[in-house]
Amino acid sequence: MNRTPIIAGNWKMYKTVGEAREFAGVIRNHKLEGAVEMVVCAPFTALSALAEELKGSDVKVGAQNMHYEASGAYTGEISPGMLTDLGMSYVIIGHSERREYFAETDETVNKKAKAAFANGLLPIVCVGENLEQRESGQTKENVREQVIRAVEGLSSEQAKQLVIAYEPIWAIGTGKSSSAEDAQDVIGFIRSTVEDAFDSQVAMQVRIQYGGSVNPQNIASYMGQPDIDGALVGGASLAADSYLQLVQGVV
Ligand code: G2H
Repeated sequence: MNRTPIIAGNWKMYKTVGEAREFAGVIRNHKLEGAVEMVVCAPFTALSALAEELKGSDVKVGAQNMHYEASGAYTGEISPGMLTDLGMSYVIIGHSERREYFAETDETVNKKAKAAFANGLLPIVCVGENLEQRESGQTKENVREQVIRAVEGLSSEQAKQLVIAYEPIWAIGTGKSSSAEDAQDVIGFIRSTVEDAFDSQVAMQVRIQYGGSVNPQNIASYMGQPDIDGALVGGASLAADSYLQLVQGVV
């Protein structure tokens, strides 16, 4: 099974519109002929400008969150249809920072994953254990629960297009990355969990990224693992040259 690796930048709460345009200007002519899918997930305020700057390029744009309802009295929220309207391709769902600081739960992650597909967006669903869970040997149990709850009610066709990002929370923005072998162990387990939830065909097609202090120096070690299909990258995706090095590290 040939899965196209996907490098997705997650800019978090960084970059003004002007900075986003400047970044796009550097990366927009980069061609990889399908060897790797390039995605940039930016703050809401920069999405429109990025979509405009990257139109016709090989780089896809995504959001970092959304509401699951189509519309309503939800002050400050953004609906899936609003993202589609801007030309978004992807949306990150259930990042650990959303789970920790903004009350995201497995239930809302599931609602958002369904709403994303219903609106033509591809969800990048984040799962991962915290340090306490890792140290008490509960990594797999925790990750399995998050995956099963996230995909509940999705069709096999939808699940095949899903991207899952395995991000051990203790490795996020800390400079402490999981070893490639440990990441492979959990990501292989996530693939078997998807098989349990659907079937082997879905499991072979779903793309699973690693995330957590990935940089141009360590990307190749992750990509050398059989079940790792790319990376969700925060800090090292903020500079255009570093982002392009990450992409080149995959091929
Ligand atoms: C994990 C990751 C991006 P960083 O949050 O999703 O960030 O690469 O900075 O650890």
